[in-house]
Amino acid sequence: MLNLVLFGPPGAGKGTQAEFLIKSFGLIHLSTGDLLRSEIAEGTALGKEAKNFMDKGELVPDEVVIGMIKSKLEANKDAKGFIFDGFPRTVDQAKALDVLLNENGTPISGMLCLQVEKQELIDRLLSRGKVSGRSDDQNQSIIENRISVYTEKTLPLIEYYKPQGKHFDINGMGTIDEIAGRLKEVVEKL
Ligand code: B4P
Repeated sequence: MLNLVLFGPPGAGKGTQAEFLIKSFGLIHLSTGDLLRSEIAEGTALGKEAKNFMDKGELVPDEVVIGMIKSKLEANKDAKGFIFDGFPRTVDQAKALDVLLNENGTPISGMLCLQVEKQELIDRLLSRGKVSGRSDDQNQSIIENRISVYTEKTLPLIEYYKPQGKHFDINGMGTIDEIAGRLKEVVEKL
């Protein structure tokens, strides 16, 4: 079983590259951002709670996202593997994911860390904001807050996966195809 964590700051191309990895390796895509946005679109209580955090560029509480991932893992017991996109985002989320995966004896295979310069992240998200309608992509100060939250709460996860030999840096600058090629090279060796 191949379980990949697709990691990187907001705008690094996680969602974009996940599409390519699903096709190449037959994995199930679990994006906590997409799951939360569909809860918001359906107007659920969970969605209403999450929207307050997402609109400000803050993280949604750990127990909310961990609960969503747990139910998706239970619903896909026959999967060949998963791509976790935008999850885990805190060390507590990573520990909870390990507990859930170890119940099935299928640990994380690798954490793929996309590296992109800050100005490029801001440019990508502002340009998506013009067409997507995503409230968290509309305004530079919210985008900068998301990048700060990433640096403070999410970046330390590298030190969680590194001692396990599971952390791989990938240059996330360049064309989508170039980056996909770099990812494929790393994943084929896992
Ligand atoms: P996410 O949906 O995960 O959004 P994101 O980190 O901003 O990045 P995303 O994956 O969408 O963008 P991508 O890099 O693919 O999270 C949104 C919010 O949900 C969070 O702020 C948080 O509030 C909440 N949340 C989600 N997960 C959570 C968790 N685990 N815990 C707590 N809260 C959580 O791409 C960005 C743009 O760049 C795209 O428009 C794409 O077309 C473009 N792009 C990609 N690659 C490119 C390239 N090579 N060149 C040019 N443009 C490129």
